[in-house]
Amino acid sequence: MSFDIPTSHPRYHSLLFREKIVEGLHNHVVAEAGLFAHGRGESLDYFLGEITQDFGRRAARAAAARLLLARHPVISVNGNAAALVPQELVALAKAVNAPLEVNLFYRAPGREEAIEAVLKAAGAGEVYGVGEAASAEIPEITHGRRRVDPRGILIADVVLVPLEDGDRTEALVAMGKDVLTIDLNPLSRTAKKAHVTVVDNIVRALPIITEQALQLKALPRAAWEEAGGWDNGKNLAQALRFYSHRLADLALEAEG
Ligand code: PTJ
Repeated sequence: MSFDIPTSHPRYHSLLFREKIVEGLHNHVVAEAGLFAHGRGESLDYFLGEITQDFGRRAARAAAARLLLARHPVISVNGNAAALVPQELVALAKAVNAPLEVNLFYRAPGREEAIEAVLKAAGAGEVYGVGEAASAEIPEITHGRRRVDPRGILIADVVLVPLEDGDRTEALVAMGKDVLTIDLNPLSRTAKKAHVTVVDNIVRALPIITEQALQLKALPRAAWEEAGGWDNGKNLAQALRFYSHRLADLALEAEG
């Protein structure tokens, strides 16, 4: 790490994750645009209070249930996710028995391999979507960005695509897949188009999805089906109301 962050710093965790993104940029894991995406996430997390809210926890449970119910679940991994939460991705993949597939918005030589290396160092087995393995295409999006692994996203019925671009989310939905996402922005196209949107920071959301999956696994399948039932529009509305009420409360506080 290029910058030694004192643990006593009031924004220690935020600085630590920012450093992980910067380190990921230097290691070809994170795209340059990943820095901007992270900054947007940081500001929205500030409004969220930097804690998981009820609507995020409920969505995490629904996502966990759908991953367990899937025949071919896949967890899609981009640069930011790999830089921030490699161990957590591996833990979720194991809990729900889903492969990890590298799927990039900004394809560049060496990035898929760099992400594969980070995931393997975190304990992953085979990682899909690297190099020639991404030989299939999903329709309706431009070349490069549409390449997927025929063993993974192409045949998946349920795909978790954290921090995803709107075009690709729409393409996956159009292919009939059940699309789950994690996105701090309830207004993003991905948040609105996905079937389950966990409005929370990926660093908190992934461990919660894993914890929920492990809890659900101990229950009968009927409990998974019940937990998987979901109204995404209603949940996004709750997230938006939360943001708006919190900002109104903070404005009152600022006025003293
Ligand atoms: O690694 P690549 O090439 O696949 O590129 C990855 C990025 C993230 C750069 C690319 O997919 C991109 O540009 O995504 P967007 O369209 O910026 O969407 C990312 C979404 O994730 C935005 O709505 C952000 O607010 C949100 N976001 C950013 N950081 C976090 C986050 N949501 C949850 N947790 C975060 N830590």
